[in-house]
Parts: sequence; C-alpha cells; structure tokens
Amino acid sequence: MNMRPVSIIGVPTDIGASAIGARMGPEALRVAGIVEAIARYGCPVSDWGNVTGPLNPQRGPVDGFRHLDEVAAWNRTLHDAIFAELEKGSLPLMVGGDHCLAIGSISAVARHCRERGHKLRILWLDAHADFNTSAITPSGNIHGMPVACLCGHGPAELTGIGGRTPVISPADIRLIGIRSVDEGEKRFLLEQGVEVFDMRYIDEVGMRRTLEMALDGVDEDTHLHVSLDVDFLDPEIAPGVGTTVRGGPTYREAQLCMEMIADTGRLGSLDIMELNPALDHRNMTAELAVDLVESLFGKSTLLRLYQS
Ligand code: 4U7
Ligand code: MN
Ligand code: MN
Ligand code: MN
Repeated sequence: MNMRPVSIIGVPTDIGASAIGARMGPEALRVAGIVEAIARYGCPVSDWGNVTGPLNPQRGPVDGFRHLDEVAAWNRTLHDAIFAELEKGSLPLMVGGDHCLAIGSISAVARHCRERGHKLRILWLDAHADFNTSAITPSGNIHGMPVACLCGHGPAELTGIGGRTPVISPADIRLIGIRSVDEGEKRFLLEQGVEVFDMRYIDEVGMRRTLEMALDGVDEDTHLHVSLDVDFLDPEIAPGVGTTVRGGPTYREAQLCMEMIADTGRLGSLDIMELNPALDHRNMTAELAVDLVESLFGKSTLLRLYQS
C-alpha cells in the first residue's frame, strides 16, 4: 500500500476540449470528498489548491490545433508543480481538467524517473487512444493528442516540456478500455507499436488478465503512473464527461482494475481527468471517481487481510 504523502494539485481548465465544464472538475472532486477518502486509509494527504493559467478563449483550430499557446502555458506550469512534488518524495495527484494536461504531468514524471534511474510504466485508462496529431485530428482538440505528444509527435511547445523529446517511448505505456479510435489514429497507433487493450480484449479475457498483462514487468524499480480519463467508465455509471462512449467497464471491473494497481504497491503518480460537472447528475461521477481512488489507496486491503 502507498505510504508516500499524497499531494493534490487542481487544474481547473478545459482548454484542450470542445465541451466546456471540465474546469469545474477539481472542485467537484473536492466536494465529493477526495481528500478525506485518501486520508481514511492512513495516507498523509495535502491539498495544494489549484494552479492557474490562461482562460479558455473558445477559438477554432489554427494549423490543426485549438488553443496551442494556452495548452502549452498550462502544461509548463503543471510540469513544474508536479516535478517539485516528486522531488519532495510525494505522490502527486492531479485533478483535472481536460486530458491535454497529462502532457505536463507525465513530462514531470518521466523527467523524475530519468534523473532517479527508475523504470516508468504508464497505464492510460480511457475510452479514447488520444493519439491524434494536427495532421489527422478530426477536431483540433489537444485532449485527443497527449499520448502522441508524449511519444514525440506534436509541436515543440508540447513535445519538449521537461527537457527531452520524446518524453516517453511507446514501450512505456499501455492503453486500456479503448473503444473509440479515429481512422488515421488507428493506423498511427499500429505504425508506432503502441500496446492497446481495447474493450474487445477486456470482454474476451476479462479485466483480471488484462491488468496482469498491462502490469507485466512492473517491479520494485518501477514508477507506475495512472492517467484516468473518467470517460474510461461506462457512461451509465459515469455520465459526467464531455465525450461519452457506450460499452465501458462496469463498476466492479473498474474497481478490480484499481485494486490490482494498488496491489503492486508501485503507484507513484496519478491523474484524474475529464470530469465535467456541468454534464453530471448530482455529482455521481465525481463520487464514483472518489470511490475508485479509495481502492487505489487501499480500500479493499482490510478485507483481504481477513481472508488470508
Ligand atoms: B479524451 C477525438 F475525434 N478522438 O481527437 C478527438 F473522437 O481525452 C476525441 O480521451 C478525443 O477525452 C477525446 O477529438 C479526448 C474525437
Ligand atoms: Mn477519453
Ligand atoms: Mn483522454
Ligand atoms: Mn473526454
């Protein structure tokens, strides 16, 4: 179980998305009790409030990107905030905010791993692959591009944050829960050899085997980063997101996923992204996200102690 102090950093923006509202995600997660939920399992936790950045001007795409300058500004700020937490020995928990912000958080994590000689494994839990580039994006929204940017495919403002391009190699990341991929994106994923555990795979082999595969090779030198896009979850249980896609993991499948991650004891950093309270019902999606976070920090551990 994690015993590193958890540092919560809110990032109130929807600068990389079409639907606005994810800017309210950090507050909705606080209202749902994210701080208390982590503290309940004995983890020291501090809430550092929100970082700040440019407003969302809601402009159209320019050369295949919407809001490139603003996205870069948010991500630079975030990189610095998260890198500082990692250096202190904390486990940074970024609460978003749209998913373009994972460029900043993962750039910090990758730099930390590089400097400390840790191996890095990223689990990207999402309905989407987020592997578009300006040449193939159907929307220009940068929340559909962070995995590509991290792998070095994107504008220099986004691929070089943290001092090295590419930030990660495709071998560092596993995409899980995927069920909506654009045509060009599909080809590019295959070409780059990104490992994708799509919903068909989860249906056929189950969440348990999927996680065993995705965590294969994780050892005591590995820093495990989890980037949870809340649209990973089935929209029946998680309606509060801008880009719902039917056919996602059920409540128990999602819990099992978190429990298996907790069991590794290697969780080093976490993003909870894309929650859009404007589209939610009575904060139910925020409460579900908090429930899943509890599992990541050891909720089921006590039950397992009784069993053994
Ligand atoms: B998210 C999309 F076209 N692929 O690029 C795009 F379907 O962070 C959606 O996973 C991206 O929520 C969704 O705009 C980004 C679209
Ligand atoms: Mn998504
Ligand atoms: Mn995403
Ligand atoms: Mn989304």
